[in-house]
Amino acid sequence: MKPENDLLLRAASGEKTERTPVWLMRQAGRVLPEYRAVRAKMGGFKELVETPEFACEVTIQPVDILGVDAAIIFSDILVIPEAMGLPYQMIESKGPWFEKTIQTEKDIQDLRVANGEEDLHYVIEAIRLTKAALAGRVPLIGFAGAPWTIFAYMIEGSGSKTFSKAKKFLYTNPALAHLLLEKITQSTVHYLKAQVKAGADLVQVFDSWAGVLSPEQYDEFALHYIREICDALSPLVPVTVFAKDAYFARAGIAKTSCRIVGLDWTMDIAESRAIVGPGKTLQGNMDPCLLYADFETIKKETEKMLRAFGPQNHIANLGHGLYPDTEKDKVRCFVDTIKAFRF
Ligand code: 1CP
Repeated sequence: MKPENDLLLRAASGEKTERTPVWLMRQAGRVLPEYRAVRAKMGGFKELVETPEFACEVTIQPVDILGVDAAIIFSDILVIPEAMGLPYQMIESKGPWFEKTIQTEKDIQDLRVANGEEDLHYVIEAIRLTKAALAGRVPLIGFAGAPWTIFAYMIEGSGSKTFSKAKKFLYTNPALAHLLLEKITQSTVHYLKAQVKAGADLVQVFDSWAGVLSPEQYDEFALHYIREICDALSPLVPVTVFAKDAYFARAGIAKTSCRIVGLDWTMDIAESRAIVGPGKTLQGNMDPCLLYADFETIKKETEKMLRAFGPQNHIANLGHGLYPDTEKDKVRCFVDTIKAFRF
């Protein structure tokens, strides 16, 4: 069924649209008091992610409250390591923590290749519920972490500024690194295909830690696997690849079968268009910190961004996720400015 508001999908496929569509990374979350209320009812973040009725409720909140042109399923990229055999905890104000990590060949052999429908049934069920509850109002975005980013958490066991343990593994055990990356890639393809089957209209691959790699390492350990995912999913739905802080990755990503290339705020818009070429849609790329400014500045800078991207082949977004201490009215100002703007 075609959504009533299909701006996102038309912009994704390069069609002309009446206006630029907008959604925000981390749009469901702590900026919304309504999210905090649901979260308080649950034991914690993981319980919320693993209870389809609640995941569905918080997925739809930003559509109702912020007026965005798409919903993104409420989950986390770390459900994949867990489905493969490495459970995680989300520690309040600290972030993710894994009690077991990957260090040896045996550790990799012991991992399962995840089956989306079974091992991640709670996400798949949340997508089915959300799709029904949205009743075609806006498209639903599915997502997964890129293999390198998931690998980084599996080796490191938590967040890190440098991901030096994960990078050390690439330098000291390249063959084992490829073995693990291939297993993650297979799991991710199964998972994303199950998301599409359940109703996801577009999928985004988050390579949040792409920027810690050298360009050569990126080609060898990241891009190769992203290409596999794009080739498996692109025949089904548009695929977005967002490689944060990896300005050097844009040219390689542009050569994959993805439809949309995500940009962070450090990437120049005109330069990115020249690198990516005219054939793909760009997504982004406002600095989330702009939303700490006054309303007038937000409006002025947002319009400047829209003009720089131009009237076609653009999906407006931030250059990374919303920060939790952003005021809701500032987020609305960003969204409303985009929805009111005409070329
Ligand atoms: O208590 C809370 O509410 C926890 C905060 C939170 C939220 C709201 C986490 C912990 N994850 C999420 C949801 C989430 N994560 C979504 C939901 C949909 C939406 O965008 O509205 C998505 C798409 C993600 C993806 C995700 N998780 C990424 C990729 C995007 C990015 O931010 O770069 C990453 C790296 C994660 C790991 C993660 N989950 C949560 C935290 C604090 C982190 C980062 C930890 C670190 O610093 O390494």
